[in-house]
This record gives sequence, C-alpha cells and structure tokens, in this order.
Amino acid sequence: MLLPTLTPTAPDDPAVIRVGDDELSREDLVGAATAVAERIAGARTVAVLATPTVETVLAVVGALIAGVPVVPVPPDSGPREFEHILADSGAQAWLGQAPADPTLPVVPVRRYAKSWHRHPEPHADSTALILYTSGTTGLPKGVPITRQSIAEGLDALADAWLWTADDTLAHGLPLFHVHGLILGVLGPLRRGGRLIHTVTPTADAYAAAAGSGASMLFGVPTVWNRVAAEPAAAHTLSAARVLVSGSAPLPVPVFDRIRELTGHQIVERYGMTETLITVSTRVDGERRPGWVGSPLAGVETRLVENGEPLPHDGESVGDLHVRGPMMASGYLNRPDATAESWLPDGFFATGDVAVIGADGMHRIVGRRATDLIKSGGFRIGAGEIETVLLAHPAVREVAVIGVPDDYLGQRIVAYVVGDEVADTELIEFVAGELSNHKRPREIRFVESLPRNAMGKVQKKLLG
Ligand code: MLC
Ligand code: AMP
Repeated sequence: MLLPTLTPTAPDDPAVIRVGDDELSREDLVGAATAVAERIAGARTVAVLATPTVETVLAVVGALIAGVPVVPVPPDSGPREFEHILADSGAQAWLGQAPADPTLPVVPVRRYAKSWHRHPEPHADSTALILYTSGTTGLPKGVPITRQSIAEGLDALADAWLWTADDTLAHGLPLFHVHGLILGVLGPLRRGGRLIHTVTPTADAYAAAAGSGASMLFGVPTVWNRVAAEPAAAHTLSAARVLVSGSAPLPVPVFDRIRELTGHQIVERYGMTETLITVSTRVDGERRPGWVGSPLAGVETRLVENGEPLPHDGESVGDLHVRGPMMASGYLNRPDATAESWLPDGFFATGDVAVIGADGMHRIVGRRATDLIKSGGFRIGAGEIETVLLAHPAVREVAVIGVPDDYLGQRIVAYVVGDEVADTELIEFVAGELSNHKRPREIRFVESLPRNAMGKVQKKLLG
C-alpha cells in the first residue's frame, strides 16, 4: 500500500499537514481526499494546478486513492506549456483549481467534504504521477511514475535518513517536481509523519518551522544559500534532526557556512525526475562536502566512457549510469528518447558526469550536455527558450546558456543577434510563453554567434 497511514482507521492527528496557515488533521485529509476520489473514479488522467495549497495536497492524494494518474502542472506555466502538458498527458479534467480560461472541465476539490468509503489499493505497477521535465531541445517530456517506484524510492530514503513517523518535515518547494511533491508530500504521508509546507522557502519561514517542531528540512542549494545568509534564522535550525539538500550541486562554502551556523552537516542526495533519488549520504554515515554519497539500498551505479566501464578510484571521470527499483521505465509518448536513456541492461544513462570513490562515495562533476541548465534547482532546456526567442521579430539568432552563479547555481543568459530591442522586452516575451523560472536573467547582444565549420553554435565559447 502506497500510503498505509491514510486509512480511515488510522489514529487521528490534529495537524498532519500544514500549508502556510492552513491545516488538515489526518481525519480531514482522509475524508476530503476520499471524497475527491469518488468524484474522479474511473477517469483516465487528471491535471492539478500545483499551487502550494492544501487543495493541491487533497487533489493529489484523492487521485492516488482513486488510482487515477495525476499530472501536477506548474501554476505559472505559459500557454505553450499548458497546451503541451494537457495534450501530451491526455488529461481529461482539471482537479481543483484551474487556470483562467481552462480548456478542460473542472472538477472541484471540496475542502470540507467527507467520505469514508474504502477504495481498493490500485495495482502497484499503475501510474501514480506524470511529471514533466525539460530535455535539451523541444518541449518537456512526461515521466510516468508508478506507485511501486514511489514506495521503493521513499523507503530507500527512509533507510538512509532514518526517517520515521516521528519526523515532521518542513520545506517550501514547488509541488510539481520530485523534490517538493514525491519526497516532500508523499514522503511524510508514507512514513505517517507530519508536513509543514512554508509556501515560500525563505530563511525566516524555515526558522519558524524549526521553531514549531520540524525535525527534517529539505531545500535546493539556492534555499540553503538563503539560510546561510541569515545567521539568526539559521541558528534556529540547530534544533532539527537533519537538513537535506538536493536537485543541484550544493556548493562547499554553503555546506561549511550551514555547519558553522547550525551545527548540522547537510545530508546531500542526488536524483532525477526519471530515476527518483538514487544516491545519498546517510544520517548515520560520513558527509563529505562536494560529494553526494553512496547508492541507496537496491541501487547499482557505474561509470562508463565510450561504452567501457571505468574504475571506481575517486579520479576517473565518466558517464554515470544508475539502476534501481525506484526508476521510471520510460518517457510518455517518446519511444526514441526512451531508447536513448534507458539501456537494454536496465541501467539509465543519467547524462551526468561523475567520479566514484573506492569507498562508494559519488561526486557529480557536471552534465554532459551544455543545453540542460539547472537554475535554482529547476531543470531548464536551452532549446525551449531559444525556440520562443526566435519567434520574436527582432531576434535573428540566439543561443541560450547557463552561466555559473553563486546563488542560483547557474543563471540563464541569452546571446542574441538581431535588431535593436530592449532586453526587458525579450525577457517579458519569454515570460509570456513559459514559466517564470525559464526567463533569461540577462540578454547579451552580439554581432554574431561562434560557429564551427558545420555551422553549429559553439556554446562552450560563450559565457
Ligand atoms: C526571476 N526574477 C526575475 C527573473 N527571474 N526578474 C527579472 N528577470 C528575470 N529573468 C525575479 C522574480 O520575479 C522575483 O521578483 C525575484 O527575481 C526572485 O525570484 P524568486 O523566484 O522568488 O526567487 P529565486 O531566488 O529566483 O528562486 C529561488 C527558489 C526557486 C529557490 C525559490 O528557484 C525554487 O523554488 N526552486 C526549487 C526548484 C525545485 O524544486 N527543483 C526540484 C526539481 S526535482 P519578486 O519581485 O517577485 O521578488 C529534482 C530531482 C531532485 O531535481 O534531485 O530533487
Ligand atoms: P530533475 O530532472 O529536475 O530532477 O534534474 C535532475 C538533475 O539535477 C540531475 O541529472 C543532476 O544534473 C541534477 N542534480 C540533482 N541532484 C543533484 C546533486 N545533489 N548534485 C548535483 N546535481 C544534482
């Protein structure tokens, strides 16, 4: 059973989920989510506008109870993203909130509805969630994730982090990705613990959560950067049991500063939408700044160069492949892309380049492709932004890259060849089509782009 503690017979808990100032007891959650399940039973797929609200939690949990796959949609999506995600996923309705002018029927989520019907547990191999994630080019790809993968992934993390029903997790991450939704909402629901969602991930909000009993706090490195910049708030986190970072590389100076301020050595873990979390440091083991830990229980990893295995000697740098029971089995509607990354022997080619030590510790060196950018922990395809910018009448050529940034990890910079136009106009043009985090932070106007003899833009010469 995916969420064993969410049965009508489980003991009530007055504050099992808090999102901002809104709170659900276990009874509220089970009653209202089961009422959601009754409304959508038999649907093929539903979309949820994943705002940080208790309604989003009720919609997702309701669909999980009914066994209906959910597509959580970033609430600030632009028209291109809405259209693509709805069409590609085959969503039949919006569950709960909907964007203005919804093109699908809207099924309301009633916060105070109650049903105590017992739904049978859906098959473990059935799709629970379809998460969309960017590739180097084209529109985001859907990743169907089964109930079994989620259960395996969360149990492996519980083992590494000694995560139990006694934990209260706090974070303020978006509810449409692996980090904020699978780990951050389904994690505490599977363990039977509590969740405090802070709506926005500020240092003060994390301090307040720690002050009201949060034992675990999750953040992307940009969030830990914010916390490190606020010593008074950071001190409050000393009371927690464990701080966890993931979704992007945690800079060593941030690790060190958080240790000074809180006494905690951040637990770092590595994962992807396609694989869930596969590697982590352990709460009862060594944390090594700059390294992401060892494979979780049930996970195998290897380094490969030109098809040949590389030694795990702490020095050899190669393509990281992972295999484990929490992995998805392919992209939705994309057999070609699936065949490129899911290998015949069951390993997944992550696209990340890594080093593995003789002791099993992993260090992520970077990504093989320059066209995948990680900014603030969001994965962003350069090609998607380039396509939008090329549609602007003043833009003739464009190359989008991620440049190193102390706060965001990478920030999006667009190199543009074209007619005179204000940089703000181009940034707003992207914001009109795509989610906010895909806006370039900077536009650099150039006479021409560096190209090789074949005419291909040489992005390595930019930045
Ligand atoms: C942003 N701003 C811009 C801009 N972009 N202004 C001008 N031009 C641009 N291009 C403005 C915003 O409008 C805002 O203004 C201000 O800059 C700050 O933006 P913000 O979004 O509030 O904060 P920011 O510091 O940019 O974001 C930090 C963050 C966010 C940590 C809150 O990046 C975030 O939520 N990241 C989480 C990503 C995540 O969950 N990834 C997990 C993927 S799953 P104003 O005026 O509004 O303040 C995965 C698997 C795994 O990776 O391993 O977990
Ligand atoms: P996403 O699909 O958004 O889950 O992004 C997955 C990518 O995030 C991985 O392929 C890595 O490049 C990166 N990533 C996730 N966690 C870490 C980490 N702890 N250190 C370095 N990179 C990470």
